[in-house]
Amino acid sequence: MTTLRVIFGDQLNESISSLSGTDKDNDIILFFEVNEEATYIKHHKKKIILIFSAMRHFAKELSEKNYAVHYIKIDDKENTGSFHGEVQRAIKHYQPQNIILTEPSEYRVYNEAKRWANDFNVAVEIRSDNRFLCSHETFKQWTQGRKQLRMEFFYREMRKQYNILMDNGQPEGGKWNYDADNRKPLKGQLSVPDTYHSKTDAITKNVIDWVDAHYSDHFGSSTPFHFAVTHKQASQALNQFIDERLASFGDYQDAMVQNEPWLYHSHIGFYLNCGLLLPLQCINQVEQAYRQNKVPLNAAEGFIRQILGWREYVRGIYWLKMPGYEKTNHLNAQRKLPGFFWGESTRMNCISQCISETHENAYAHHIQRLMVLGNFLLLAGIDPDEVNHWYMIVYADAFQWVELPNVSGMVLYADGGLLSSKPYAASGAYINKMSDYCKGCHYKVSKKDGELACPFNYLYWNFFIKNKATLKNNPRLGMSYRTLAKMSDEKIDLIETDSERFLNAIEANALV
Ligand code: FAD
Ligand code: DLZ
Ligand code: SF4
Repeated sequence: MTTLRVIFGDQLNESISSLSGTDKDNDIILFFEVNEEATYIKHHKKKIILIFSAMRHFAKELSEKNYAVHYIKIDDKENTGSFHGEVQRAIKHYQPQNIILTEPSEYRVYNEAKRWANDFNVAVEIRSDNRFLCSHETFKQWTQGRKQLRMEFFYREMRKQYNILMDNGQPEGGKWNYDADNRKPLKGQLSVPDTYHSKTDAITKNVIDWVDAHYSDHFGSSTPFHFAVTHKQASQALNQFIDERLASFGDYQDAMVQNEPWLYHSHIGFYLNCGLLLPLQCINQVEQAYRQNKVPLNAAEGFIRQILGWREYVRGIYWLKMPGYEKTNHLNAQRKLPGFFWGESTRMNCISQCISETHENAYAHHIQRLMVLGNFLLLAGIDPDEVNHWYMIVYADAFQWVELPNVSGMVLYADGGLLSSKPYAASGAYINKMSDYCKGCHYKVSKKDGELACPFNYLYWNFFIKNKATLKNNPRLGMSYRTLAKMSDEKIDLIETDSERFLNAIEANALV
């Protein structure tokens, strides 16, 4: 009897739970590329290329290992264009006794899969996703009885549970977190090693041609395309990061440099999120590099915290709080996303840099996403729906389980402080400290008011003024509100006038 085993485009690993116990003589492994998934939001071209090419390469690998693979390509004549239609077609064709899948990573698709048993009158087994290190149940248990769900405490539990960077039950080096060492700016000192470049083979070329022909109106450049699309290439990308960039990852984690989109980050989020790399593989290799004295502790700990801490934590929050989390808007932000987020001109050099790099690479590093783009969207009061939509489109590593908590929780404070104890609002001074963007900008970061003042400067105070009723009792914002209380009426007037002028100009689609 046949079992149909469904693999989604972000589950590309032979160790995935849905493949466990496969009977290679009888079971069918089903992959489908579907137009609905590529267009329900218009993903960046490079994301679609990555996912389709990685799916095709993985399916080929499985075939070579004698799995019976049924692969539906996007251009197959019979392709119905939806997950639902393709499962239905496969059921008709194979008459399976049951379907096995690993839980889809996104709520939207999970809900769809839960309907299959009823819709198709077939037994459906949904297994938990073993690509993650903390199950939904364990995360839920961790939340029990806690007033606040802070990542730092979750992370410590994960370190203990997995025995990572531990020394006789204590954190390696005596501290759990070396973030204070990880805030160095990087101004014109070093030459930065390049990111990983794969060679484009015939499979990838074929996908690029399809995407160029059919998704030409999607955001972003399709080429040059150099992402890894196989497990071997993704492991090479990881090794290259560990050998060439990890040692400086910690020091320059928050730095931004004009025309340097990649810096010392790992650029592996795309691979982790689609299964080409596994989290423990990355964590173990990085811990080993530290134990072999190849990299300092602040670098290894800083990196491991991102994967063992942040990545697992945001997934936990997502599944704990969906579906309501999608609709949160604690600060009642209502403005539309400015046109320059889609590539129209802006005189704000920091924003222009981060958006053009995002367009080119389907990538921006964390501080660009958080402290330039996100900070601006927070200060300008852009509607969380619009912001989430944008972040889901533009990054190749974007999947809702990780995108949504980062945007609604970390950036916009739309969840009212569940994820972050205060909004990450910052004025131009922060961007100037951590980057060299300001020196090439039309605006003057040192100016606080007037047409030439850096917009982040007045928008920052305007944000605290406009959200006073909601934020003034937050103990972590006490200092900001004390400073605001000491400001003269004239100063407050200038802030409000400049902000109104600027925000009206955005709404009118004028050049700002
Ligand atoms: P590195 O800086 O090298 O970090 C290593 C890895 O740690 C990443 O690959 C990622 O897997 C993990 N990680 C780091 N920070 C986070 C975080 N805050 N949450 C979850 N995992 C983290 N990450 C995504 O994977 N997909 C998204 O759609 C996404 N959207 C984001 C939106 C906003 C507004 C912000 C502020 C952050 C977002 N992040 C997202 C988190 C983070 O910015 C990216 O994971 C990171 O920039 C990916 O680049 P990298 O692989 O070079 O990461
Ligand atoms: C991102 C993506 C795209 C663009 N296309 C497909 C596809 O055609 N088939 C598929 O199985 N997966 C695709 N993916 C990845 C899915 O978005 C991801 O698997 C779901 O969001 C999981 O819930
Ligand atoms: Fe950005 Fe302001 Fe600096 Fe210009 S001056 S780059 S807008 S922070």
